[in-house]
Amino acid sequence: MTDAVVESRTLCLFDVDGTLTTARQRVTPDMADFLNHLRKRVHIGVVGGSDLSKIKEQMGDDVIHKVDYVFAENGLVAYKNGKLLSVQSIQAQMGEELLQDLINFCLNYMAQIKLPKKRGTFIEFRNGMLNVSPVGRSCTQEERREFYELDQRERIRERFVAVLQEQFRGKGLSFSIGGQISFDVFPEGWDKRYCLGFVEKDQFSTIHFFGDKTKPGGNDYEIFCDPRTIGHEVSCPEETRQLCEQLFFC
Ligand code: M1P
Repeated sequence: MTDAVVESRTLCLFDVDGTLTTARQRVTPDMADFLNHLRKRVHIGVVGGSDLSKIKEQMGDDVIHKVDYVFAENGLVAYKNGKLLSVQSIQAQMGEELLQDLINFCLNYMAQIKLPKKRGTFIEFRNGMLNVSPVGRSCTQEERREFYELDQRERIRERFVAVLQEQFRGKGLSFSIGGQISFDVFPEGWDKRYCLGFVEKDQFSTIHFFGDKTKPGGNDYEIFCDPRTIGHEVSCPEETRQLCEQLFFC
């Protein structure tokens, strides 16, 4: 942790997409400066649904040194003070049988739906989760926007998740919609609350969480509601910054 904040017993945890950056985009220089400034007052960490490579693309390659904690994939890949704490394995947790049933079901479901565009990487296999995207993760920014607008009207991901919840009832899986073109699937309990297990050991007096997907089904919902955090719902990075200014600089 930085010397400047060593006395602080407050931690601010931030979601990435929609909270520190716009969806899948780089953090602005202003926001990056603000986070440096904030880190002089309180401890800070990021907790993203994305894997570490995407968080680095958005927050910078040196993100693990720029904040006190980096929790990628909800904390299933966890860093503190630039050092790796732990990595989970979805295959070890779920077992190959259930994992393949899930992958096969998703591929089959996606093969039945017609969309304006379909690209590649429909399922991304990560350390602690599967990320499922009907349009495909290799779509362009324009194709991403097009899918997102269609999804808002037609609830493609919500309907897909509802079918999966029914099909895999009782199998110990959770589904959450965190971004624009995909949803995440992981074992129950491996949502963003997972990261709190690490920070609890550091005995903060207050843990603030800032996120935009705080409604049921969104990937910030569980940590936002958790009694161990003070949850703040934001709608964009500018609002996150304003709220932090009010809370920590007024
Ligand atoms: O961090 C939120 C989500 O960001 C991405 O979502 P999408 O590409 O659909 O906008 C994904 O990395 C997803 O896993 C993550 O939850």
